[in-house]
Amino acid sequence: MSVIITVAPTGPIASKSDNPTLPTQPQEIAEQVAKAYELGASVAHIHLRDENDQPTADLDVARRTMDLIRERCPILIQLSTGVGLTVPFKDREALVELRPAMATLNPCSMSFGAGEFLNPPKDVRRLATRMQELGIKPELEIYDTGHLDACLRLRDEGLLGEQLQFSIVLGVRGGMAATPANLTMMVDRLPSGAIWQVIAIGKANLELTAIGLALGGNCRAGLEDTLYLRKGELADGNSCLVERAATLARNLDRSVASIEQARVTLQIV
Ligand code: KMH
Ligand code: ZN
Repeated sequence: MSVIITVAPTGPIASKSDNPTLPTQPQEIAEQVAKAYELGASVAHIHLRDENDQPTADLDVARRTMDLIRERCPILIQLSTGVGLTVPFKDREALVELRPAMATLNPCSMSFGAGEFLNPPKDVRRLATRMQELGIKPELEIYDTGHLDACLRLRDEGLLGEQLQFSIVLGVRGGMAATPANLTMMVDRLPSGAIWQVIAIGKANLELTAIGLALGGNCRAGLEDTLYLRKGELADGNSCLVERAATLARNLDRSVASIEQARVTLQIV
């Protein structure tokens, strides 16, 4: 199956002082997303920043960013409902009212680096219900083994639809370590028919992205997951990371999915 490449241009934590090419403002994000689309990305995972570059769930910023992306390319927009560790869940969940094609659903609370990522069960259930009402495809972010079981319980309650799309997140401090053994263990545990991608945070980004592709998964590329192209060399924006992911896929004899192919695979109408 062809590879869906998701570009994740801006995460919740890094700043321009970590990598000056990190896009933070709507125009910057839209420009880098459009370049990623040209290089093969079919999904854009979007975090928003305010005018001081802090994570925000401000609906005007979100609307402006989505409009600027749509003016430039037809990429599928996946809004992050993770947003940032200090943003209240109520604000985070309101983003789905803008009806992106996709949005993340983080099933469990956890330690996250030096902070806490709060996803209380009743809030997660309410968000899953609302996403289903609005026809928004959830990207299920699983950082540990129990997070998969939490998602399967939501599915059993009828809150996720039948076809599940997982991000196996490796390398967050507080979640699973970024090791090949953890990746293969999680892939083996996924329900049959599930679609999945690797999100490999930090140093092991390249190796685990490559292993995920070789195992038949999709992939994610961008400065949210790694600020470096290789050890000691900062990535010059998102393009080089997306280009590298597309090259990896093609070298493994896997074609890169178009928007239409991604829509069909992800069952996005
Ligand atoms: N940076 C991710 C591992 C989300 O986007 O919903 C965590 C995150 C969640 O940002
Ligand atoms: Zn994210």
